[in-house]
Amino acid sequence: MRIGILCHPTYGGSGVVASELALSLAENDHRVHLFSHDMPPRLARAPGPVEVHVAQGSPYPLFHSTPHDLAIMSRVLDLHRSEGLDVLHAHYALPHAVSALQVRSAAVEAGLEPLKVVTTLHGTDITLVGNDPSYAPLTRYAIAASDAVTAVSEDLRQRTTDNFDGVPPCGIEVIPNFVDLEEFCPGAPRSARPTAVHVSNFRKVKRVPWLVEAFAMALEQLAARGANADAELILVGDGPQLGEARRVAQQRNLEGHVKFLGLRDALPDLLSPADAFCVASTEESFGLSALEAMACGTAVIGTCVGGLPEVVEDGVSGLLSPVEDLEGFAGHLASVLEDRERSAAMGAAARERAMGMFDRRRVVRLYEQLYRRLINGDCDR
Ligand code: GMT
Repeated sequence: MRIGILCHPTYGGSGVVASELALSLAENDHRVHLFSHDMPPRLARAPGPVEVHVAQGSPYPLFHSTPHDLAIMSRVLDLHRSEGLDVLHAHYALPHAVSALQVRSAAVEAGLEPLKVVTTLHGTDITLVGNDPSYAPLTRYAIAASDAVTAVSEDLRQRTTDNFDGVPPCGIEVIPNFVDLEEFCPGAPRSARPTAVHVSNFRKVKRVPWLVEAFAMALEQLAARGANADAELILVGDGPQLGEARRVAQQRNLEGHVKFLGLRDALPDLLSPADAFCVASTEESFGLSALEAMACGTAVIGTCVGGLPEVVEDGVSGLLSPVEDLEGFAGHLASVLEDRERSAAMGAAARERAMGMFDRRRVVRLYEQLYRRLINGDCDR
């Protein structure tokens, strides 16, 4: 098949899913083009064979911001005219689904081959951005007009149908995120000190300062019961709440206990020695970074939000607590930092879970089947 993929060039989340999907499809002998306004980091370090198109708009005094999306649409249309595409797969509703639909219409008007539009919803494109009154009508259109829509969890599918009427002809299919089990695997021995790790873009929704506070409380609980409180929290990533997280670490005298690493590429090497991976988010449609940690054999300490319980089985591959329960979260963290045998057993269960449900090859096949159904006209309006 000839497949075009549109995505945000993000360090995590949808940018990673789109990049890994592009690589896997190319490995399965499809012709794959990926379009973005910058180089997605996961693709930058991959050797061929995906053709990456970085399309950036040119500044012009009438534009209040540079319209990269128009440049991406132009590039896709041009490629469709010269080489042809069967499927255009947009990751994140805005703006990519709208851009893909625009290209589909332009292709019809120009008498080019028809192409099918698949939109994958990732989370905040529905829960935060898409629900914002300034974008909701366009999000509704993007969902209803796509040839097929997928959501990364059942929770997200449900929220989408609750909030937006108008369903595409193929319905909304849940196709979960996936992980490369060979790249993300247990390897390194456990750290000498009990260790928790967190990876994110440090946006407000991730609550990293809250997590640092929970870690401080966990250390207090460990000290109070005479357990080893010489534990470490490793924070990977960068974003708006980095400064606030540092402030909490300083106020709680966590020097020597909290390490800020900034952006890092070698994630399996950081994830597999840890006793726990922490997710303190208020919203999480799936939790890809938690899945990557699980594949590395690391248990998850998280909040019971969105699609996270579909990924982490509470009490088996990790421990989940209600979103406002700071003490409960700290208690879970303290328990796995104290009982490293228990955390290792949960880590082993986490790896099993990743292998069963979220294996890259299994999930990529689901996308291929969906593309085929569309091309065969099974979902025609
Ligand atoms: O909202 C974000 O954090 C960005 C978004 C993305 O585009 O990276 O993340 C969402 O998509 C990921 C990939 O499907 C999911 O693993 C995340 O859970 C989801 N984030 C939220 O729902 C907050």
